[in-house]
Amino acid sequence: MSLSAVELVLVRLPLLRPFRTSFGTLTHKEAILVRAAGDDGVEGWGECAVAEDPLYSEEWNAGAWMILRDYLAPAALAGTSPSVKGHPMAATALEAALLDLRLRREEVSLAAHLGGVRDRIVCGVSLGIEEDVDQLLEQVRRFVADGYRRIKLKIEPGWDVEPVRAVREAFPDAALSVDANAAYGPEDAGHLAGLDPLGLDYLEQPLPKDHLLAHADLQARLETPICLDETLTSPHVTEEAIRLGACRIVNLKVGRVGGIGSARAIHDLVVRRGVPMWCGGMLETGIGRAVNLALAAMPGFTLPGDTSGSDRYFERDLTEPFTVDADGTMAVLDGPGIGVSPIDEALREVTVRRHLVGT
Ligand code: NPQ
Ligand code: MG
Repeated sequence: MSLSAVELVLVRLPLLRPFRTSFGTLTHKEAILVRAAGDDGVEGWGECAVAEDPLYSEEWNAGAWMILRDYLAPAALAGTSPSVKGHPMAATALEAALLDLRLRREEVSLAAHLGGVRDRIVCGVSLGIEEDVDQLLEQVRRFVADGYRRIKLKIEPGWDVEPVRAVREAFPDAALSVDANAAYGPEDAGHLAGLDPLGLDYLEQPLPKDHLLAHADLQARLETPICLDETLTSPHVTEEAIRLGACRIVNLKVGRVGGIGSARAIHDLVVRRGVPMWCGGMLETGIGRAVNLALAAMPGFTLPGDTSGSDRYFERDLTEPFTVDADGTMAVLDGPGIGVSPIDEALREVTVRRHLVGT
């Protein structure tokens, strides 16, 4: 059995509510889906977790499309290794599609393949920057009422201690965290210490991604644990960050680290070092969300992550919707591969373009 074609599908789904962060405002989720078609009629699916514009990381959809079309997919069809530098999120999408194809043929779920140990994961939600504190409180109220077990608030200079304090006062017992997406500098340490009295689970990626030592210095000044996201691009840098004391918590995103092999290596070293970890997300459609859900079933994911229900983002997901129960948990899927497929009609409705590589 082999691979007969790879198809790229660009999709664009409207978000129910604009998602504002320090790196821009998203009104739509644009993603590349990779369909790996086997010569036996079985197909695997993967999702590339990058955006329309290179504002969060260097990758963006037009670039990822070309890398997949001209390098990664042709190499996979030829059975060779592409030796492309960088482009981890594009590479992860194809890897995920090929793994999904293989696991569907073997009738093994991705969660089982990864050594998952739980059949439900604990869900958190990531909330964007709002126009004012009242609107933020309304959002927090909704997701607390829906059962979400950790609420993460995006912050940036000018929208940090004050709104977070208002949320803390209104929800004294909620598990709260904040994510700066690298919007601060080392000179902001004194200001960020103003978050310490608010009892946050962590402060995520306050400084630019290459600031390992500055994160270690900042952590030494803060009581709030630092969690790194953008910085952690490989097992190597993750080990360095932990040994330097640049973080006390790890956010793992499979696309950011270049694939499932790298994610497993990071998972295992983080577990060895006894560091709490959670599975990040990038507003994926059901295809990418299924991968996050399977990953989060692994033993090292001890904190609630950013995997939320489909209705957090979309009127209609591409797959059967992912749902969060009243206790804030989501069932791990046990079907073959990632356990879901795009619904033809839902996919057609949001498809911008398709390109078939191979015969
Ligand atoms: C984070 N995720 O933890 C990211 C940021 C993010 C859920 O807050 C397209 C491209 C969409 C990049 C959505 C959450 C994205 C994106 C969110 C990055 O930092
Ligand atoms: Mg983050």
